[in-house]
Amino acid sequence: METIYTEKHKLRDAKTELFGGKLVQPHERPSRAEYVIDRVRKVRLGPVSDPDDFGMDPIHAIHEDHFTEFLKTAAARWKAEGFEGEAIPTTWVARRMSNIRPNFIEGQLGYYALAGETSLTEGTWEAAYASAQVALTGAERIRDGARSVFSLCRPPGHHATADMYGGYCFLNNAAISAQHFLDKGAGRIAILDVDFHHGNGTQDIFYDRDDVLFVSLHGDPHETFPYHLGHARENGTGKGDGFNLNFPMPPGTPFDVWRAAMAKGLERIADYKPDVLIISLGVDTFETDPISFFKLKSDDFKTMGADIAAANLPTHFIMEGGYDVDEIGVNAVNVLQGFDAAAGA
Ligand code: SP5
Ligand code: ZN
Repeated sequence: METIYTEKHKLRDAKTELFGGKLVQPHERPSRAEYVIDRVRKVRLGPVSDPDDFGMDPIHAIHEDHFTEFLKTAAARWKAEGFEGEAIPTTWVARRMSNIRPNFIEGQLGYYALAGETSLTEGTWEAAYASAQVALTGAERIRDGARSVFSLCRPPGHHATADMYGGYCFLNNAAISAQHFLDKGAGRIAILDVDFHHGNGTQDIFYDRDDVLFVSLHGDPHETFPYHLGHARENGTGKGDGFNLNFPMPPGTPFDVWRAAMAKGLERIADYKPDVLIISLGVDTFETDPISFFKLKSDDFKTMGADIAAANLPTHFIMEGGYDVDEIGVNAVNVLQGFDAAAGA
């Protein structure tokens, strides 16, 4: 399987994450992608290619102009005000408050952030832009006929909505890829999100649409991030009714339970008959992940890949989360090797 990768991800290098009431070293850090690309090379998964540049149009097919403008300029604007730490919100558009966008940078952070852990820094925009271009390049490989491709995106994307960032995400790479396929003539796209966290951004973007089926397996939002979306009853709205499927699972969930949920999700995907299957590939389901509570073991990721291959669809893997940095390379690449072995590649 080919991997799309660029070192530009290193430009996203925040020094702080708000975690447990303290500013700590971010869990989402450059070494994550290094572990993955090192493993890709070590096992000779396949060629590693640089992304092409598709410009802003496919990004704006998903994200609001005023939002991308904010992401581009927020860190510099924050610094210009003389604030010494990294840019994080202190207020939100909470229940019954006004949705009018404030002018001052501090207020705008609260307007555009969906969570407070993720700081905005110089370099974040450039890295997020490059990450989206990695996903678009992967999409083009599938359009050119590849059975599968791995877009080693960093920063991740699945928490980002059309106009909100957070959960370590700025641009929704999976959504941008899905829309790109549709805009180039595909009729239906399925997104299977196996990251430990609910893909609230992807769900929100496609919630009222029937041309993208979204299926997510994740920690029950009663117990974990993103807390305020991802419940089983969220099935889509309007034309999108029936095209959103959530499988929230409790703390301690082992692979056999998780795998049975994925089988149900894959059944729905098979009924849908998509042109392409996008996998939001987070490996923070791993048993020792520092911020998660599922119990998957390294070998389980191979089985996961084989099960995904059995769907027999053109498959675009897009990297999302996974924070046990020593193991993230092995686990992510196990999914891809499991896929390749089962697909006969
Ligand atoms: C892409 C992705 O995986 N984003 C995850 C964002 C999670 N951010 C909030 C982390 C809060 C962790 N609380 C951990 C409690 C650990 N026992
Ligand atoms: Zn995650």
